[in-house]
Amino acid sequence: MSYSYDPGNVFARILRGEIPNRTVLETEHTLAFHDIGPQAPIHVLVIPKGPYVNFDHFATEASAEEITDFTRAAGEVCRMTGAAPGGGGGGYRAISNTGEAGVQEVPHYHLHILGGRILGRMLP
Ligand code: DGP
Repeated sequence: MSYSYDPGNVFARILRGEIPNRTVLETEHTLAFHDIGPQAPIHVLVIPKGPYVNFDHFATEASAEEITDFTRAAGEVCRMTGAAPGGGGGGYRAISNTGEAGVQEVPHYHLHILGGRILGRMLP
């Protein structure tokens, strides 16, 4: 599968500093920031800085360094926000809406970290 990345998408604009964000964590290859319409007391989006459309694109074309950086940053966000088990938040849900069936709205790969309440069985 080859993907075409739209550099005009809202997360690309956030990465370029054209749109403000409430940053939680920034690393060499990753940015994490609060979702603009939180679905839970903790709702953070973790995105790679590289131009990846979705999880499949990231998983197949990102470097091992980028994937490691992203994964470690996401874990750190869960601990920093208190969402991680043992942090008081009682756990979290990490999801990535992908493609049309996944109802992905922003075509730049992102991981939602949701926590701070009992989330129930439904995904946002
Ligand atoms: P989805 O692509 O459906 O997985 O969700 C995209 C998420 O991005 C949605 O929860 C709302 C969030 N979002 C959209 N635009 C902005 C924005 O300008 N700033 C922030 N912080 N979040 C945004």
